[in-house]
Amino acid sequence: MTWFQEQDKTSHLLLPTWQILCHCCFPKHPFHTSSVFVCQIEKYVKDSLNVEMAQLQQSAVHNHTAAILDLGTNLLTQTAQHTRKLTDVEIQVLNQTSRLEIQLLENSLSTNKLETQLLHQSTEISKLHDKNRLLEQKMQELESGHHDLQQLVARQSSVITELQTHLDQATGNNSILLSQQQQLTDTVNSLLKLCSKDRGAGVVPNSNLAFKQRDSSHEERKYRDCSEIFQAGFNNSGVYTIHISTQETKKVYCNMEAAGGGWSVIQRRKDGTMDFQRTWKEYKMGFGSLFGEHWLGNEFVFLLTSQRPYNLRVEVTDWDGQQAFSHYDRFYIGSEKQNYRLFLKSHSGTAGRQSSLVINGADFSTKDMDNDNCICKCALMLTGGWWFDACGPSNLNGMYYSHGQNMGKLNGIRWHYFKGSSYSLRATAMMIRPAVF
Ligand SMILES: [Ca+2]
Repeated sequence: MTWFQEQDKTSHLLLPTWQILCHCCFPKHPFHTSSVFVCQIEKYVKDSLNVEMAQLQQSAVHNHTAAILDLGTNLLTQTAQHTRKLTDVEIQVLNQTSRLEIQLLENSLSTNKLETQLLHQSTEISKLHDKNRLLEQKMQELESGHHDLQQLVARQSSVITELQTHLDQATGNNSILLSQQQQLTDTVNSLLKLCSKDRGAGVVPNSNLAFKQRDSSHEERKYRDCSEIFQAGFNNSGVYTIHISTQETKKVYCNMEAAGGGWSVIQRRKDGTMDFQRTWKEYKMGFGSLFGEHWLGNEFVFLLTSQRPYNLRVEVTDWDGQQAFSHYDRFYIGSEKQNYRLFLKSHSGTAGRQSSLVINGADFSTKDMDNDNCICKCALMLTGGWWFDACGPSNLNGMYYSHGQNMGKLNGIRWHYFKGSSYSLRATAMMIRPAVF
């Protein structure tokens, strides 16, 4: 029962004091004695009621206080629970916050590192840019230089071509003059013979007929090489025309002085005016000036040496003026299909005890055709086209080095068993002549 319900139950007892007191207000009433008694009872009741009322009121206040205390306790308990929960949540939030802070710190450290790296890389990139710019400038300078050189080379090439044409004309004239001289000599000789005969027989010579006969016989004569020209009585060294086949002719320099003469020259170096770092095709067809440095051409040498047995003579000159030679009793080269392979027999001479050409033979190699026995490319390394082995003891088509520059050069003009492998020679000549001469 709540305090308020108790209040309701006792409310009929809480009468106003003036109503209780009214019965004792008339002392001279006929029923005075009984009235006094009643009045005393009434007073007693009234006091008792007052006491009871006070007790009831006190008890109600107590109950009320207890209820309020219960309520307060409940509230406190709930508050404590909420506080605990709040504390837990706060701890969790704090933990989370510290974790986030740590992560943030780590991230900022990583960012710093990355920034440093980025800065470093930027510096490197700018350095590279600078280098690149320098290289580009150099490249441009080189390109302009190259352009100038190209123009110069073009001009020089045209001059060389012009000179070559003049030279060819002069050579042709020289050959014609020589043959005319020979014809005249022959004609004079035959005229003299006829005169002596006619003197004996008393007949006048038909000189015109004799001239015609001599002329036609000479025109019909086709020389296969310099040995035949020599044997025909032409003893001066120079450029002559030979008949490789019935149709094909070729101009050749004939050496009519060395070791009895009649040599067809197939290679010559003497002053470094010709570039010998050439392609397979150029070595095939020949290049250079016949009066100066040249390579006759592998195809012609193959055609010549496949007709009959030939000797080879290699003449070498060093920078002290010393001359020497190597002689081979048999020399021929294979066809283009056989890579113009070299075949040799019997070496002798003054340019070394052993042969500086690969005596067992070797295929021909150029800068654009690697047929050597090296895993490298000898023609590129040592320059020139040659019968390289791996790479072998000779290369007469190497770089030309002038006097003072010719020592310690592996890519020079080498003839190992004459002057060693790093000595570049001053002059060379390779020439062939039939074995039967
Ligand atoms: Ca090779």
